[in-house]
Amino acid sequence: MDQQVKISVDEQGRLRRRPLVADLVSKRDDALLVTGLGGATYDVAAAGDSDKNFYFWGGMGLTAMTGLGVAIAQPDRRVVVITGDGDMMMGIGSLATIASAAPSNLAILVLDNERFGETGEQIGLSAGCTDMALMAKGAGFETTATLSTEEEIGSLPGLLYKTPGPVFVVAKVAPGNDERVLPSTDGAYLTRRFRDAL
Ligand SMILES: Cc1ncc(C[n+]2csc(CCOP(=O)(O)OP(=O)(O)O)c2C)c(N)n1
Ligand SMILES: [Mg+2]
Repeated sequence: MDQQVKISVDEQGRLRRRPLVADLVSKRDDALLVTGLGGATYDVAAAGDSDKNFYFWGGMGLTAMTGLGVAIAQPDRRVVVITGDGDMMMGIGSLATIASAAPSNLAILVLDNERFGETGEQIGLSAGCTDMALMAKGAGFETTATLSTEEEIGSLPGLLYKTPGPVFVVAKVAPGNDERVLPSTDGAYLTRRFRDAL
């Protein structure tokens, strides 16, 4: 069932990522969040730090694969990867491994601004002919979606938190320069903290 999602759009009707992520984080219950470097980490940190968040600062391309590892290690908890299009495209081969492992507790959300926001808004491949949801489908994901409108986004909480995984969702979001909200950048600390929280 669709849930109410508090959203905001820019002047062209494109979803703003920061309030969208804040709304999703508020609905997490005890889900574990694994966030990709760049905008996704800032968005989730801006919604409030938690020891159940594992943030990437580097390791571009590794977020989904790390989410798979967490999902296998914690089969009784929901694991949600929130990452960017650049990170996901760099690790796109991991989708085949994830579909093959088929963790029912894992969902992946790509915040697709069609850019490398972190490094200066260089245009990414998803701005052109590349359809990541279709690539996930080809990798073997049964549940995939691309959401870009206010109407479509209502299904997002259910997809991320309730639908049997693995789930792959692309949310088309507006480009822009939200404030960079930095949680700790100490990888050893973040890893230990996350482990302790589990
Ligand atoms: C292997 C590697 N190549 C390049 C970079 C530089 N880099 C850091 S973030 C980033 C772009 C991230 O883009 P995306 O995942 O779409 O995030 P967003 O647009 O939300 O910031 C790049 C190219 C890196 N950290 N590692
Ligand atoms: Mg991006």
